[in-house]
Amino acid sequence: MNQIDKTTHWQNIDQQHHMHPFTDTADLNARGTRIITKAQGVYIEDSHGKRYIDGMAGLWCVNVGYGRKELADVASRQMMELPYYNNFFQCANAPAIELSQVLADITPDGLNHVFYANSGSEANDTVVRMVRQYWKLKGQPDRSHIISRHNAYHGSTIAGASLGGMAGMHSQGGPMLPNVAHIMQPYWFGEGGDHTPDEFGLIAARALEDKILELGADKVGAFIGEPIQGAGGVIIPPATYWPEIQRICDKYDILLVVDEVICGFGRTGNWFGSDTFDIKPDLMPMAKGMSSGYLPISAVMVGDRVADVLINQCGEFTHGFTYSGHPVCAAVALENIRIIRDEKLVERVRDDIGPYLRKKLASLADHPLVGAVESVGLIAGMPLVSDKKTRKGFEKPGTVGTICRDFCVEHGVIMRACGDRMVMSPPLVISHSEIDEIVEKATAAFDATARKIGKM
Ligand code: PXG
Repeated sequence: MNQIDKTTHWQNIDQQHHMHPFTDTADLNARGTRIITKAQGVYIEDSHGKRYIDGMAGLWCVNVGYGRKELADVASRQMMELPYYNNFFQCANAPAIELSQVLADITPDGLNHVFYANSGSEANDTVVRMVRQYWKLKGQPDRSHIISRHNAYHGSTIAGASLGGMAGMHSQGGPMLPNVAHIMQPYWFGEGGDHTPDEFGLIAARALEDKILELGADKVGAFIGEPIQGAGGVIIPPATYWPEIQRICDKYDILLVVDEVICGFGRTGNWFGSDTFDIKPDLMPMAKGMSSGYLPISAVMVGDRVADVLINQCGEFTHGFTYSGHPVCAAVALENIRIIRDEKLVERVRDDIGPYLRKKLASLADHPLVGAVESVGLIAGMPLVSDKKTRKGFEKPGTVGTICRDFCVEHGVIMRACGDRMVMSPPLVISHSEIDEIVEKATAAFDATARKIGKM
């Protein structure tokens, strides 16, 4: 079969049998699936042999880039030695043990225990069960409410979707989990009005205090937030936001859950978003960059305060997954973290390639469609607007973003559109010239979008 026949063959089968995540299947079937067949460095290639520079590191996860032989070798060796054994019933495997120590080392102070799962969603399900069980053991079982934010993303299992603040997800497969409340997000560009960003950061944080008082402080167990909202469109909070959230959680003795699934493992120029924003989490779910997406693995880092209660007062904590601490996934995660350390990727994002991305993206700030260019480390968001001065969006939110996303693909660069915010999160190993290529192609795609909607 030649490449075209092969593609048609795969597309036909895909259409008949494969249900895709977060996909309008009728629309997909009309357009045909793009089949990604290989990847190397920061490039992916489809079944027609077309190459794209991957401005998204897959789905915000391939931190060390594609084609890392070290990771494949480690997986292969571990599969031959011990492909699987569980961590239940008094057993453990060496990679999971060693990974636990490394994670305790690199995560913020006070996070010294690890609970393994396989996805960000499972990590957040684990968080919900831990929060509730913690307060039950503390003699305050009514503290079962968890406060999150609108436009947060915490996964798509029932707990993940409930914690998340995505209206489109709440409207399907409900009812959602009870006792989850959502407050405003710290999105100054879209919702800050005439306030300065710093004023607005305090307003958004104080919505937490209002909600705690509304529900009753003795009913609230935890607050959960991403340091920077990823899937929500790379919403970077004003500098005043996280210190105020921390103050409020401390004041009312509420557990602070920091979802590091996207921000973790170097993305923001520190090991964790919690380091970048100086947050002290009680629980810290993480996934994605933990293995650079080579194999599925996630974890919840458990702070000393919670670990002490769950370990010493709980008896058996009746929670866990067949693949919690899977030896092959853990071995790959260990090797992935070794690469990040040895190649000094975190420092590189902070001191070199993050600032370089910021500098290059600044050229887009003058573009007629771009309302702002916002970035921290190697995560960036650019709202597309109809009026730059008033920060006004478009009549039908999401339409222009989708047009722009499609032009990006056509021009050979992968970017995500979150509504009308174009976002980027490339592999941490990306070079200066590859950043130049992304920005060049993105500019061409933005120009094509502006022309199409009559703005240029
Ligand atoms: N928390 C955060 C902050 C995430 O970004 C999850 C939890 C859930 O992880 P799993 O491994 O269960 O998917 C995520 C996942 C997108 C997109 O379109 C983002 C995610 C997943 C899928 C798509 O931006 N983030």
